Amino acid sequence: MSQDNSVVRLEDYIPTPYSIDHVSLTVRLDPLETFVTSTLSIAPREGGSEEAALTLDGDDLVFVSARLNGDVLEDSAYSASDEQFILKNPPQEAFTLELVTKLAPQKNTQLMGLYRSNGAYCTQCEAEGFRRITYFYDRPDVLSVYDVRIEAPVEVKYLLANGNLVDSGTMSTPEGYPEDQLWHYACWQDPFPKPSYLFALVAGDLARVEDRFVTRSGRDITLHIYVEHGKEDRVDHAMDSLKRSMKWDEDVFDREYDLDIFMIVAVSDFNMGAMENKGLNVFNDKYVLAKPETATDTDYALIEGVIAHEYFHNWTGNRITCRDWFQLCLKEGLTVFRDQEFSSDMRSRPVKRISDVQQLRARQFPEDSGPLAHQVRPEVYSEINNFYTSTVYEKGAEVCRMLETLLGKEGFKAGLDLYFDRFDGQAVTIEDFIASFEEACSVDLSQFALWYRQAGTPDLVATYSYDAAREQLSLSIEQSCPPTPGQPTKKVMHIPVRFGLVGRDGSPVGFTSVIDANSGQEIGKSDCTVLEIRERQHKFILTGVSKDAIPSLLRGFSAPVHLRTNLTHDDYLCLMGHDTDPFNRWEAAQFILMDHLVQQTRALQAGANTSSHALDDSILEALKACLMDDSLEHAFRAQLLQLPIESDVGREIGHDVDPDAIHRARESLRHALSTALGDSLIDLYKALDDKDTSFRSDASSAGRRALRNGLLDLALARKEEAISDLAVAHYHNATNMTDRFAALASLTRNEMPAANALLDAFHAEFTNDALVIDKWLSLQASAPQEETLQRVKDLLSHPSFSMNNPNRVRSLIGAFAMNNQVQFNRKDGEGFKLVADIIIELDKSNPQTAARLANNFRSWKALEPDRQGQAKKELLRIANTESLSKDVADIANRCLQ
Ligand code: 0A1
Ligand code: ZN
Repeated sequence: MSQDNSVVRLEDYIPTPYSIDHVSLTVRLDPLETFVTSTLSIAPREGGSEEAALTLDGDDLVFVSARLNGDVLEDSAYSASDEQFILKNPPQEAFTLELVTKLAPQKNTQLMGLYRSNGAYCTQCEAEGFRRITYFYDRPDVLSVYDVRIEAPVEVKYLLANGNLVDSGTMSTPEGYPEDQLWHYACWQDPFPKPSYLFALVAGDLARVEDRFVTRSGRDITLHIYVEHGKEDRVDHAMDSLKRSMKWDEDVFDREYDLDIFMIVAVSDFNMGAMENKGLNVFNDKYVLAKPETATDTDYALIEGVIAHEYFHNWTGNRITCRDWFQLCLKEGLTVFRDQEFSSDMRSRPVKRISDVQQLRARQFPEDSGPLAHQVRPEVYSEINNFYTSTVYEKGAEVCRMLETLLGKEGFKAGLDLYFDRFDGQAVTIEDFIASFEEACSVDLSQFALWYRQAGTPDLVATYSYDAAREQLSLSIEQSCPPTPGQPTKKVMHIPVRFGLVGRDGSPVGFTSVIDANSGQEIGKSDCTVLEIRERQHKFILTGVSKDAIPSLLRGFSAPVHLRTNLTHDDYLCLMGHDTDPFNRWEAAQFILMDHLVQQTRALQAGANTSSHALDDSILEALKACLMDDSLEHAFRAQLLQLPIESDVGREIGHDVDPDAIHRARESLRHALSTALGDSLIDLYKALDDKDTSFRSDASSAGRRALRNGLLDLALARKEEAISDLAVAHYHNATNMTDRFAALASLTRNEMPAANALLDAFHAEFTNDALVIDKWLSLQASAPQEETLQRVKDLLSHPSFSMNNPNRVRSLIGAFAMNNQVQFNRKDGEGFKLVADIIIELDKSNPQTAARLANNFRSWKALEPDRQGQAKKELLRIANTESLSKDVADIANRCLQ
């Protein structure tokens, strides 16, 4: 197994001995010979160790020359390799160091540093990509002011970098280029000191869409979105999302934009979603481009969220940044929280919350319960790129939300205001962040801070009982947290549990006071909505409870925990029908369905046939009542229709998982529901047909489409020809991608014979539209049938697929590994083998994307023994591959530990 002991530890943090206050970069662009001249203004830090060598980071660099204060350096004064530049005896006062490096962006397949995407030059520097451009202290606590001059032939039309444009024009052709080739240049200045990971440069013959935004203090900001030629008609939604984000950040967080211009560039080759470079955000074009004929409602919502996320980073990440990469959640958790709040305000709050919790459960919970579990603020890493995880992002956001729940909206705002005031222009830590809230609200958050330091999803077990004679409801909550790698035992956490009471007849029930039975103190009156669990076994008594009531716990999913209760099936049915908290109505339905699926799966594993557990009539009635309830939002009703996903059922079962049995159980539940709901599904489907063919992308129109498509999908579970015909008609009559793709997906997933011809027709219609083809690839890879494995193998050599483009790889292989539990986890091991083969191949050109694929092995230890054996064999094969990247080795080795 490849061994790599070069780990970085939080406890080893020390500041650099020198500061780099100013960086002046000249970049002469060329596909194979780009020259970067970097002039650094360096000074020893006060209190730094005297005469320490200056050691700058590099990665895959070709060194050209070095000058100190303008003079060429003697060979003995420095050493330069592809990975480091060392100035052996730097002056002990301020000095300038000029370093020249040579790059070949055309050959950069890792998509880190300076690379080319469809002919345009672009950069990606987070986390450690700047060192692939020039030697630098490539770490977030070194903040510098940047001036950038870009030079290129005039065909490279736009020359962009961070900050404000200060000069541009034509220049004489540099030596070595044909004399008749015209060259131009542009100079950019970014007045805000920033870490190197926020540097960006983009240059190319792109199309530009222009708009403007006037800030609340009256400053006029130019907005530019750059896309490939021909895509200009897909930018409106992104531009509109940007303007709404700018306004919302002013209204809700008092944050105003600070430069004169804000630019977004959409590129088709990008390892992640998007990047918040100061004033020059670079996006995976998937999160910019949308028009109704090619993008679904989900795409529209994602674009709005990602545009907002990157824009919000301007304050949470850029103006205040991270001291070191261990603090990544400082910017990411908070910024995800902010983008989730924005989307909640733009759309439906309960619907957004439900979909965020679905995501958290589908991605973060499996991470937290397997070998890759880590803290929200990790303390050791070997490859930082592998820590852009759901735990850092989504659980990090949940921690911010819990803070808001505990401190109240006003307290939370006061803490954040203090944070912005105090740390603007600095690189800080989670401790600084927490201290702002402690100080602003005069509270002690030391126990709460464990959320950053302890990995694993806490288990809560809540037990309630009602004493009619005393009119008291007692509630006992026990917490525990399972062991995670490196953390066998856990301390007791501080957990906010939002709650309320619901009468058995559905009426809300009040109480007079809340007593903490552990201390005997009264802690709240009738308006108390949050219980703060701070002890391993924490008991509360609600007094003045006039009638038998059901506690509705963890409303709005007030903490990222796994909750079990002694609520009965009937209690959950009552909550499902009547809870005033919409999240918990949905959650009650999920609980009942999950319970059924777990039992059914166990029975199947024990040899029963598929129909062993009939679905209780009361569940059907309750579900039907919600579905038909016109007072509920369409989008919410669509969410009620979604059964728990297969990987969630697997996690609930926890060990000896058999994905085939889960799939069969879920399919039989879908069939039973579909049969029992009968014609009512199709009746409602028809009633929801909006004859108005003009497309509106707003949340309510999207909700109507979601419900209608969900009904059609469930109806198809019956596999009847008439319904298949209806779905085919739905496909042909669709005026937008949401409806069209929903029909195609339902026919494919439900294995209807009509699907194949439509898949071909769909491909023929959208051959030249890569983002639509991604949907086509991922749909086929997600289909649970036996033949999918071969189909995925065949698609690898399809002209529409390319191993060089991360979106294509994620759509085909990522979707197979992530969304296809049955085929990825095949008992014969062929699913694991296919994904392992791709990881090994892709690792040679793009280790970061390969490592992301490898993450899909994270739940292998919960599988039944045969499948475990197959998964382990492939993980070992990956780990033993020669010249494996650090990225993939790290994931494979941690999975195997
Ligand atoms: N900071 C970005 C995420 C990001 C991280 C690394 C990247 O390079 C490979 C790119 C983007 C965000 O949170 O949006
Ligand atoms: Zn981010």
